[in-house]
Amino acid sequence: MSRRSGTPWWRHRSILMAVAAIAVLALVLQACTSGGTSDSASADEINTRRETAGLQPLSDDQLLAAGMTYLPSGEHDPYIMLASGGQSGQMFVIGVPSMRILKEVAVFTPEPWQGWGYGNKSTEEILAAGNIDGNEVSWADTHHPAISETGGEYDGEFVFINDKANARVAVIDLRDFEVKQIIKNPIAIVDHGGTKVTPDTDWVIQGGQYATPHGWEYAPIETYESEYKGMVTFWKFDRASGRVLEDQSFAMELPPYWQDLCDAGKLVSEGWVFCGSFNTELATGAGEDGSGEHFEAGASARDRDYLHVINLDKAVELAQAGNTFDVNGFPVIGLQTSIDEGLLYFVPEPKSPHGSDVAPKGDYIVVSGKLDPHVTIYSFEKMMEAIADENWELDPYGVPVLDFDSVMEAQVEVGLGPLHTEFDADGYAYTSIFLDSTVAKWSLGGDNYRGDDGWKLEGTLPVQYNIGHLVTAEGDTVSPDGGYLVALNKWSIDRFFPPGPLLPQNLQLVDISQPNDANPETGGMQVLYDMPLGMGEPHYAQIIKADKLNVFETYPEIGWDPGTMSVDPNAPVAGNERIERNGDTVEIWMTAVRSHFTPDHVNIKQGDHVIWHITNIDTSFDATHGFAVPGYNINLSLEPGETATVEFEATMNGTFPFYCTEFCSALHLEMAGYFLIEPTS
Ligand code: RUQ
Ligand code: CUA
Repeated sequence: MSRRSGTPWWRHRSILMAVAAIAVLALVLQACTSGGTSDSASADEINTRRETAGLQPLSDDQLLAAGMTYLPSGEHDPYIMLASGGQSGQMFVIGVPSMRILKEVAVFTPEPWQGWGYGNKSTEEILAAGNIDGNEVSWADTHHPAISETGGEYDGEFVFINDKANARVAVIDLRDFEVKQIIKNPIAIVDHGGTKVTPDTDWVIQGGQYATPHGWEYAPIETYESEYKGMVTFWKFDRASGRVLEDQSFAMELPPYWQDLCDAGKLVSEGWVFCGSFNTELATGAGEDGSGEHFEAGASARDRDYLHVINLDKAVELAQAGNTFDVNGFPVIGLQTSIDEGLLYFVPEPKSPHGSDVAPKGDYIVVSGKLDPHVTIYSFEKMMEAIADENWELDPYGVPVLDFDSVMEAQVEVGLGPLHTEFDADGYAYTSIFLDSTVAKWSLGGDNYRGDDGWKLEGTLPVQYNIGHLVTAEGDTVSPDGGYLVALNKWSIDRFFPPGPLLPQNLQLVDISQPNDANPETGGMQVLYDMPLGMGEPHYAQIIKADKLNVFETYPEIGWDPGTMSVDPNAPVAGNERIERNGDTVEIWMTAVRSHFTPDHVNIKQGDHVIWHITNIDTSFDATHGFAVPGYNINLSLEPGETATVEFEATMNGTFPFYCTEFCSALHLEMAGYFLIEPTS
């Protein structure tokens, strides 16, 4: 496949950019060559060497792009992107602008390198909390990571992520990037519109998607209108314990429209939540006999669906007052209560809406209709006026539908298939355009942004291809950074070597630091880097300043249990290693240090119940030890200071060499021992 050079925007670059390119290139080359003190290299020299290596020559713009993303060994990225791992059930940690993958954090899916779900009792308990009616579900479809916020700014303490496939939410502590909690939504079996957090992370929002009866009880599809329900769930988060408090959380019953992405209000709109929806047609799909229409047509028949405008503060009051009913022991505010108490309003939103994004000052809500070429911007103030004036009609379920014209602030034509919007520091917004495969840059109007200069398209940038979400640096906070944007493209088609017919997604890093006139066509945007990702389909991502993250280099004390984020008083420490038998139970206290386990042998009898504690007593940065027991599906990853417990029945007899699975020292291969299980008969 040939490299596509000479795409239109490159032809319009100014001489200034070329000069800048050479300057950057000089830096690149300096960093590349050992010693690195020679005179700057020219573009010609680089291109000569590329030719020798069988690579295409680079244009000045491409050289500039290379210089903007290359990080010499040891230089850290200023931004960290946390991206959903889609069907992998995990979360990716990616450096920006280098686009280097730093880790795939194990979330809902067992992962052996991190020892996630391979014998480590605490990880298995966290995973088991996501079981559904006792069924193990060992994968997830992670969609939307939400970094915890303080005052509407990312604070870098936690990140939440939802599993669309099974309506679960995970809580990840960003001190060690490990999952601490998985919660199964008790009333819904699938979700989508989450997670998002309120500006101080008091609430984690989990919005619904495909309606079912609450508790996903059986009900014939013919009873859709009366028996199927929509929902949004609000999980109470307790920062001190780092856990969602399930007994202080609640849900709201909604009509069986397919609720979609939600966003939390901020600043002026703090205390409110905005969720899109589709299938307000109440389509139920084509029948087995061929009657009726597919959802594709039935659920997109109307020109308008409903943005759900929810008064969260008031909902919390009602839930706390017990004005709820129970589904599977979980409190749910009934739809009629929401209507009577003024918790829920609808705003018509254009055709098959998807994104729902609150502007940085909380004053506008931006919505895209997948089948409408505009973004539609609503004014929160106007919504409040319409509510006060009761300027509404009722939908078939009795929910007030605010008058579209009186709450709409502006519409900007951006292209075919607009989806999601994020923001920068200069009053610009960026919307992903799925069908056109572009990013549209447009300006927000109003006093808080670009005033009379706003509400217009500033340029569009082609991306490769079919962009879903996009993310800008800190782009959904009260003070977006701008600078970088990442386009999370669904299709990569011809961009990379095809490793079979299942192709990677293409994450494209885009420079949004330049003024519009740097390139009038794209509004100054330039693609810097293409990053294939072949480990599941990332949906949404968030980008946080790296220096906001306070990550443990090693666990703070020896014997640290990451499950509780505290020292386990029962953890083995140097000097108290031992094996104790109590009836058929054998308990082992073992330590690991470069390059041995203590003790080296463990002798038990077949049928014994084994409780095996291990602490990594190494205290140096990066001195991780693994612990594998062949045949028993056990592998731990013990970071410096960490303790873990494995508990199992010794059903097989035999001679099992256990060993360390991390190449931790020159004598790593010697870091092994024997687990001897004597036959009983
Ligand atoms: S959405 S399909 Cu975030 Cu655009 Cu899940
Ligand atoms: Cu410890 Cu290898």
